[in-house]
Amino acid sequence: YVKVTINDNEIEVPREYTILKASVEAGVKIPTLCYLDLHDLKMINRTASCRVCMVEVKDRPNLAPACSTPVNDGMVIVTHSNRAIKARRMSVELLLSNHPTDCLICPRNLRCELQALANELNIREIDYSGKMNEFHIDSSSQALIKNQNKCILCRRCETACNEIQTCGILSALNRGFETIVGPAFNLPMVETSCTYCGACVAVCPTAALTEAFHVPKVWEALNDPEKYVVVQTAPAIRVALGELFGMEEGSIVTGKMVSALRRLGFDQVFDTDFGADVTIVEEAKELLHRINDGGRLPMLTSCCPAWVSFIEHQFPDLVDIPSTCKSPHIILGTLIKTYFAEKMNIDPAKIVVVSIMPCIAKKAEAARTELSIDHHDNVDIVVSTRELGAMIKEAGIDFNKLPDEEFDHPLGESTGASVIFGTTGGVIEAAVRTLHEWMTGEELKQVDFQALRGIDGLREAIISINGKDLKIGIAHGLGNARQLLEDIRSGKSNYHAIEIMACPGGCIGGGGQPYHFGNDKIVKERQKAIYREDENKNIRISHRNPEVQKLYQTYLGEPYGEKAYRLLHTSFAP
Ligand code: HC0
Ligand code: SF4
Repeated sequence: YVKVTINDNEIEVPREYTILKASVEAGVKIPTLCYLDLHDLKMINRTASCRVCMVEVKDRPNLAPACSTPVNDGMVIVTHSNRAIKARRMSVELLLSNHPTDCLICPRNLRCELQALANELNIREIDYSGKMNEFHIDSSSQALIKNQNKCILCRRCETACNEIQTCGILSALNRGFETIVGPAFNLPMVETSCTYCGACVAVCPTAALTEAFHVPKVWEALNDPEKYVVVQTAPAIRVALGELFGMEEGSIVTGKMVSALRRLGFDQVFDTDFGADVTIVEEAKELLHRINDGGRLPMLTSCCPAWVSFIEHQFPDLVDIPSTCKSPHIILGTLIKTYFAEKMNIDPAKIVVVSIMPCIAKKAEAARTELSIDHHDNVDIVVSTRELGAMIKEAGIDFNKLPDEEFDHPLGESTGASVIFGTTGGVIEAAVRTLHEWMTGEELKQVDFQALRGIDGLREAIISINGKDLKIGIAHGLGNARQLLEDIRSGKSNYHAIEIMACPGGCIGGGGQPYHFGNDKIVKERQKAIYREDENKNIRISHRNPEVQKLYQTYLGEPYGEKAYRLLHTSFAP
């Protein structure tokens, strides 16, 4: 420990602290902009590039950036001297002098960290008249928009992409006034190996990186009398959507979400969780086949599209190891346009399937042509949790006052196993629940597999079923996934199955969720809520879902059989 004095207040803090951390302890708020502490991910963006956190340190001629300056014993710090405040304001004014002022129509209006800071510092005039950059806006991908004009060079995206996700897409290019952050040769994003994981979008403080905004397409479909519009919601939405309406983190809003969707005018409100239950039936069968028939092991889960894109780009020699199952929302989209359309006698060409996803990569996944069946896209439009929140507000719906309503039948029926898909460890736990019953032929009494739960980026567990040890690996965050893949490549891996999710925390931590990156507490509250929702379900094992059983009996035939394979499986290409 060392003693430091912050604004006349002496405190003791650990030796390795920075001035910024010490000031938090002293109850003093130093404004920051580029700084981002992702504690649980062991990542700190501390480029000290924005110069907003400048403070005075006694006996030092120059101001010091609080985020990157370590404390030492006897240090005397003044955080809000006239000189520090002036320097801080000047840094922000310089940023603003080269920043578009179209806040009113900006995607981050009222949710922009630069805007909030300008307000906090009471900036009412900009003393510097800067030249404005006019960079081309990159909307080449289905998933994200890159508007370099709004970039403040904080480099958070670079850190997230390179250090957490190890994708290496974004880095600083050019020099001086021409500096930008982008892919090598400033290629359009669609021509890069970007996985669309959205980690960069999640950490961007401004609108330099945002999701592609597809709300207008949904309104258009809803207002077209010729269209039959079906919506489905991912497991992770129900534990995060409430945050956009001022509710506490970890609030479960399943019933209100369903009400809101009905009021928005969707013809059917279905649950991606039904698709997840079907995924488990298929994936668990596939794993049993691989184990019993000497197939390729480990089997990797394949429901996370950013992860699938990562393996295709970065480990093309390993594309035969993921399960061939399509992801739950694509499976549900397929079933809506085949099984449900036939049942209801609706022309699938008239059906529009909208997926509400916590994820940006799902937008690009839905556009993959190899997933279509009989020339129909399975999913037509994907909007994020944030976009759904925007629609509810635009429609004037008072979310907090909505009654709780139930999903529609039959594709709204789901089990607790499918709810936990939304958190890291959940997909594999759901698979283990089903495998356990299949391998023992007995009812599973204890459905909670605590050994598979947690928030550490890399985990493993051995689950014994009928005397057979199943060795399971779990990774979330693509950097962690890379480690497991390198072990597989070098023959060091001895797992039977591995679950991988691209986003830290799993889908609850997705790039399309209410902004949360850098706040581990929020992801943990959402995770607790997911497990609570699972406990609240009457049926908690996927193959016990009665509507899933009916689907196989009346339509698909055998799980992992010919028809199921044709409709519900795909292949991956380098
Ligand atoms: Fe997920 Fe999914 S669980 S990827 O994390 O598998 O996005 O929530 O919808 O499809 O079910 C996301 C979340 C899903 C899918 C499901 C899977
Ligand atoms: Fe990197 Fe993911 Fe952003 Fe693509 S979406 S640039 S892979 S962080």
